[in-house]
Amino acid sequence: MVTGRVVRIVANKFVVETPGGLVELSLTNKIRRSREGANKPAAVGDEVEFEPGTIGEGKLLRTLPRRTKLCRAKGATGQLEGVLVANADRLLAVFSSRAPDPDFRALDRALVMGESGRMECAIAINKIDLAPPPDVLQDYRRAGYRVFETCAITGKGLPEMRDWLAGRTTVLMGPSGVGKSSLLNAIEPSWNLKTGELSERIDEGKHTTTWVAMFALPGGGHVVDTPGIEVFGLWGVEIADLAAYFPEMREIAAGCKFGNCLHETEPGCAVKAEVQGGRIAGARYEGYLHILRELRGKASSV
Ligand SMILES: Nc1nc2c(ncn2[C@@H]2O[C@H](COP(=O)(O)OP(=O)(O)OP(=O)(O)O)[C@@H](O)[C@H]2O)c(=O)[nH]1
Ligand SMILES: [Mg+2]
Ligand SMILES: [Zn+2]
Repeated sequence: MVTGRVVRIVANKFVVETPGGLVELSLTNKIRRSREGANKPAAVGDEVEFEPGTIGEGKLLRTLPRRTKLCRAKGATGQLEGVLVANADRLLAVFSSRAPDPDFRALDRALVMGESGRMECAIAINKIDLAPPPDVLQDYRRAGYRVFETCAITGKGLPEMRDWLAGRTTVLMGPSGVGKSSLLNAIEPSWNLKTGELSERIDEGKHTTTWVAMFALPGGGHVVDTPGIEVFGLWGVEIADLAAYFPEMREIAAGCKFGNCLHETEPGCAVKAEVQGGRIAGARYEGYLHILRELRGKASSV
């Protein structure tokens, strides 16, 4: 039995990276039958055990426990866990300063997704050749997030980003068209990832990247390219834990004198006092409330 790491999933084939090269795994009949209609038995990033077959092929036997996972809710009513990537150390939330304009509510959700999946998060604001980075990013810096200001065309900001990526596994996530694949190509041209030319993007909502795929950085470490996911439901985020996924609120929220305070309308809330005092940014607190209300709406509709 041998182990490898899933780098790509195409239909029911799992491509795994091993010290001896890439191997394509299929499912055993037993696993296939037991998983009918359920989630795939492994996600990109998973460490798996497999039974080698003819050269370059094998059968997937077992998925090892995950250290981290980046998840979203899927299925018609969001009742299923969709694991986008397993075992990544870091999430890079990618946005553009123009075309498309940045959506900070989507940024907040992406960060909550990463924080709740136990990943270290940072932000890249791309296309700074088209418009300056928005001022509100200062609030994210104050919260402790690293913010890379990049241009995939001129290469601005890429050396810093490349240094930060080295030696870790990082998922790039963000809306379609912000330049995730372009940034990866600028870092490593040999990957030659497909990027969306404007002429090809006539069909609104069309994603250029359609698979989640992991690539090895030449100096060590991995990056994962994902398709832009416009609307996604959060998975596994409990209302009571939400404030802990906003790093600048975490400690204050834990010390709030009402144990079950949601930091919304409760009198004497320590988080709200910090917002009024300017130590927690109003925009970030609004982002918190937005997700809180969304989670509450979901909880009451079940
Ligand atoms: N002006 C400018 N255009 C950029 C920059 N980065 C990417 N683009 C352009 O933006 C478009 C979309 O880039 P992609 O890399 O395909 O975007 P993506 O985030 O991978 O999109 P999906 O795969 O659909 O999620 C392409 O036409 C790129 O050439 C940049 O820094 N500046
Ligand atoms: Mg792409
Ligand atoms: Zn409170």
